[in-house]
Amino acid sequence: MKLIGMLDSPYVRRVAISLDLYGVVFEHQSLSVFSTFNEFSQINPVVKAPTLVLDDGTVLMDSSLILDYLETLAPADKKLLPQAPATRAHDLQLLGLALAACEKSVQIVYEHNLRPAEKLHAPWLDRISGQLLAAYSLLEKQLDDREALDQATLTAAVAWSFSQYTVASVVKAEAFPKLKRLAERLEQHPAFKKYPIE
Ligand SMILES: N[C@@H](CCC(=O)N[C@@H](CS)C(=O)NCC(=O)O)C(=O)O
Repeated sequence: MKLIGMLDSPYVRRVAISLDLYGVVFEHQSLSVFSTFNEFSQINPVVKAPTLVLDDGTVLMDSSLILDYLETLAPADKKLLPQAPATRAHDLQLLGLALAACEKSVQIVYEHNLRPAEKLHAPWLDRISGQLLAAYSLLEKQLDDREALDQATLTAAVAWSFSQYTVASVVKAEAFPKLKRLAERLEQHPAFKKYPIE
């Protein structure tokens, strides 16, 4: 398998860390969706990171779809999502919040980096900043104190580290002590250190 995309994308990073935890051997090709757009488009014409190329040439994209596939391959003792419907629904709820936080952070970054300064649209920035804070506020409330490294905790930690890396002035760390603690702890795990944000 080949994972395409840079680790400064939280979506790429959650897939890389998950692959490592599943024990799947893969090659990582760190292509940018911006500076290496043409090279990326040869692999996936839609140019979305992450892209996962399977050994039979199947091209998957979207981190949650990629992880859905990997989760079905994983043996019972390596699965990262609970199997029981009620606990699975709880983890999917946490994942929805963490992924919304990733999406809103990325939108803020794109608004600042891709749009000429005079074209910044303040009402849109206010809206997505509010959505970002709503996602983290709910995540902070709903996060239990579990020690386990699973899909919900790893994605929450990856999202948090990404937001602190890119939009820390919007997401004030001291307002989210549980998330901050979780990310500080998981960033010390070998799988996180192997696939660092930068
Ligand atoms: N929902 C997607 C989001 C992936 C995403 O938006 N990735 C960004 C990089 S962080 C990207 O591909 N940007 C280029 C583009 O959207 O054109 C996922 O979970 O993989």
